[in-house]
Amino acid sequence: MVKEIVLSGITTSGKMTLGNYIGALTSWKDMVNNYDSYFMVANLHSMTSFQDPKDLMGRTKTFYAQLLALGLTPDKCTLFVQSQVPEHAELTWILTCVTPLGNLNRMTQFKDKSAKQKSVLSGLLMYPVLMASDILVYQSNLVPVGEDQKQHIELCRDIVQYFEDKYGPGLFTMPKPFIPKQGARVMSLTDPTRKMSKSDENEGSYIALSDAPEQITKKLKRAVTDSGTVVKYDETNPGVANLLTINSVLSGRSIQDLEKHFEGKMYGHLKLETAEVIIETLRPIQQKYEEIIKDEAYLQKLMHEGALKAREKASKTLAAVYERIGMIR
Ligand code: AQP
Repeated sequence: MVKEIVLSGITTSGKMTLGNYIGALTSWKDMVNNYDSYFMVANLHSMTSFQDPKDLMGRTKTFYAQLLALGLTPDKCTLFVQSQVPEHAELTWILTCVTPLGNLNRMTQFKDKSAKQKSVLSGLLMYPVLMASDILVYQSNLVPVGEDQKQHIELCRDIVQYFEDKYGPGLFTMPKPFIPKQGARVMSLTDPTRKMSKSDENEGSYIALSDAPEQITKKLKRAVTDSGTVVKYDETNPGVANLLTINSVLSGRSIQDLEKHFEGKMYGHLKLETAEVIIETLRPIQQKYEEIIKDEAYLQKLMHEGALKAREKASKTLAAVYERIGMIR
């Protein structure tokens, strides 16, 4: 039976966090069993804000090695670095030329992010077209996304329609958003009303997958909660709710079970025990990562092979597109 194609990526805009792990990477690990999975280290996407070249290069390798350490190995999925598959950027130009500017201006994320910037780069406006190319170049059926990205999938579907209106039907698979059921939203440790983000300037707000045990304990001890004492899941106390969610997802214990366990105990117990659960979850991943990152030749080889495998699919789509639109290659 032919498996449906799934595409997802992680942007190299900081350190990979526990939010990425719980919200996305754990479901990627499940997906490989049921789908033909393409996962990318999205380094082109990170350019919507300035990235120091040396840092970006290092981070791209780190992310790739971390995904391998999580078990996203070549026997299970196609894992690649976006910039090693030039078809993404090539298709972006063609799709840009069928996408009305008005559609891009309407994107909520663009409006929110550009409102906070003094000088807005056009990449920020155009990046949903790069995202559409990522999806369409693999003929993806499903794209796992959070709520905040659903509008971009809708735009991608519109782009397919605009392309077909000009050049005829049947070239691209119409993708659908796929909201994985496991995807809990992890909140910032310093401001639990906002999501945990890897590009947050305050390092104390997130747990990086690379954090040492003592850093994790320190960050958890400082996690913001209210001034109460009863460990109970309550949305009016987002700090405690966040810690209970993290603990529950990682330990596999229900929230009710955890509330019972913490009866008569203080927030300090919740913080320390949650730190312990995080440390134990990350320990084997960090060990595996250390083995992989030491072996540069092995890492380069897997990156190269991953890109070749991705290009096998992407180049077919791009060749069909060029033929359809009358481009000499
Ligand atoms: N806090 C979170 N809780 C649950 N899921 C999360 N994701 C990110 N943060 C959380 C999910 O991780 C995947 C990869 O995200 P991304 O790197 O493409 O971009 P993002 O969503 O913008 O992630 P960050 O960490 O917040 O990065 P920055 O700070 O650069 O914006 C996505 O599936 C996302 O839902």
